[in-house]
Amino acid sequence: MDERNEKLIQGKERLAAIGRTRPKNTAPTAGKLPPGQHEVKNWPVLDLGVHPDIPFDKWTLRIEGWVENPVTLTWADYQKLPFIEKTADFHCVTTWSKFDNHWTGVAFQTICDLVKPKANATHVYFTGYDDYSTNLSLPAAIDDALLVHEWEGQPLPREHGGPVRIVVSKIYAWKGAKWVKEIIFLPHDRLGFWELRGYSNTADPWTDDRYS
Ligand SMILES: Nc1nc2c(c(=O)[nH]1)N[C@H]1C(S)=C(S)[C@@H](COP(=O)(O)O)O[C@H]1N2
Ligand SMILES: [Mo]
Repeated sequence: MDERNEKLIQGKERLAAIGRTRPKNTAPTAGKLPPGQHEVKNWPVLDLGVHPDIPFDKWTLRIEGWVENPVTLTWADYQKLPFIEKTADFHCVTTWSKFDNHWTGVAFQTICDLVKPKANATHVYFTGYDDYSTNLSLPAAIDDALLVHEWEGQPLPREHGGPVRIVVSKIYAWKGAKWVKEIIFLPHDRLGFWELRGYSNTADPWTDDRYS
């Protein structure tokens, strides 16, 4: 297994500490580009430096917590879920945006229909096979989160989180866990890896809401 890139992590933490004190850039921008972002045509790889290698026959996704019906999905179980296609932009807090990605995957609502969140579940906490974590409110997850296993009609490359990752489009991309391993429904919020290190918990690109 690769080692965590502590230098990169510390650099991003430093940027968060500086960014917190910077006035927000809320000037309107034309069209699809949020303030402070630039468009890229390539798709950069950004993570903690560890790219877990999970073969399909070893892959599982555990979905548990405040739900009526906790499940552990195998790859075969995942294949039986209804897939949807979505075209959406991808905004990274390090200022690049990639437009019009074609994703194939499973809607978060489908996961809710499967596990049946309890009435008092309000938040969702995601972990990755690299021990990354991030969090969303349950309404935000239902509105924006997609489980993705294909990009541009091809299996999601391992460096981008394959076999399956979460993609969010309306908020910064760190809130989409690559190599997703667990989805945990909670009756309260629980901050994830970057949220604990100075990143915004709301993460709205349109209001330059990067650090908190
Ligand atoms: N499991 C995991 N998911 C993760 C990360 C990570 O380090 N581990 N990094 C996040 C960050 S900070 C970003 S910007 C996006 C980058 O996704 P990409 O490498 O596919 O561009 O993944 C997010 N999801
Ligand atoms: Mo990021």
